[in-house]
Amino acid sequence: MKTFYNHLHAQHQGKVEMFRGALVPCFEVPARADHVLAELNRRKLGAVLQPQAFDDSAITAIHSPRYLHFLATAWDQWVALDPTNVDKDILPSVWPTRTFRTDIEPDNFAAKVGLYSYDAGSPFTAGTWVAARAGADCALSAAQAVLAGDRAAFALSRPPGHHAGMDFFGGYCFLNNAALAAQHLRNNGLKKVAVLDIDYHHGNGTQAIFYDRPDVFFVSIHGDPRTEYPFYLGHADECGAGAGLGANLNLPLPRGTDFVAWSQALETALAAIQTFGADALVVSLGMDTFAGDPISGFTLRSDDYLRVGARLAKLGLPTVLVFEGGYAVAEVGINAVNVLESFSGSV
Ligand code: Q9C
Ligand code: ZN
Repeated sequence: MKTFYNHLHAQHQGKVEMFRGALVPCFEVPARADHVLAELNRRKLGAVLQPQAFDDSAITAIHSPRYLHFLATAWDQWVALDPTNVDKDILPSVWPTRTFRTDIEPDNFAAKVGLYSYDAGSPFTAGTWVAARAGADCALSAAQAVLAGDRAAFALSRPPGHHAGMDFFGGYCFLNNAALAAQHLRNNGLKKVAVLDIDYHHGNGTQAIFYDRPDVFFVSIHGDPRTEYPFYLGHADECGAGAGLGANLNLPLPRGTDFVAWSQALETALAAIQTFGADALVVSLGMDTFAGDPISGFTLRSDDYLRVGARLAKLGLPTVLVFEGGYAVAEVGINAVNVLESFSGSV
């Protein structure tokens, strides 16, 4: 399996995120991707390639022009406010909640940051746009490899993507890599695409992007949003809307869920993807279901990921795997490559 590696990922390196009233060191660190790359190389799992450069039309298919303009100019706006801002990350402090208007982009920079975000845990840094944009190229390149006939391809990038919506960032995510890959498959002849999100956290951004569409089926297995981030989306009764009714499936599980129960949800998810009749699969591959994850609550072990990869391969679909979360840094490489190696060994 080819890997499209974001060689610019470390340009996104947040310092701190808001947690329980304090600014704490970021969980989403460059070492995460470094460990996955090292393990891929150690096991010689196929070529590690630089992505192709895709033009902005592939991005505007998913994200709004004003949001993309904000992302591309945010750092310069921030430094223009005060030259000493170069030493600080951008974090939002004000948001338009219910009853506020979101159709008018404010001139005030802090107000803009709040308009385009939904948490105070996703710092925007000097290199965030460059890293996220190169990450989008990785996801699109992986989709392109599958279109060209590869059975599967892996996009190894950070920042992750599945919490990013059409016009907002949050949950460490800025551009929705999985959505970009799915749309690229749709734009190039595949009629029906399934996105299977197995990150611990519900992929609220991906769900929202495709919620009213019948051509992209979003299925997610995640911590119950009543107790787990992102809290305000991911319940079992969210089934899609309008023409997309029936093309969204959420399988929330309680904190503490083990591999036995998680695997049963995976069987439900895969059966639904088969019933949908997908022509291709995009996997939001979060590794934060691992027992040792510092911010998550499932109890999967490293060996379990060998079963996950083999089971995904058995579905028999052209598959784009996109790296998402996973914060047990020392183990994230072993766990991710366990999925990829067992997938490759099973096709
Ligand atoms: N102090 C992904 O896995 N904050 N995003 C949790 C921890 C948000 C996770 C609180 C977690 C977002 C891609
Ligand atoms: Zn996650």
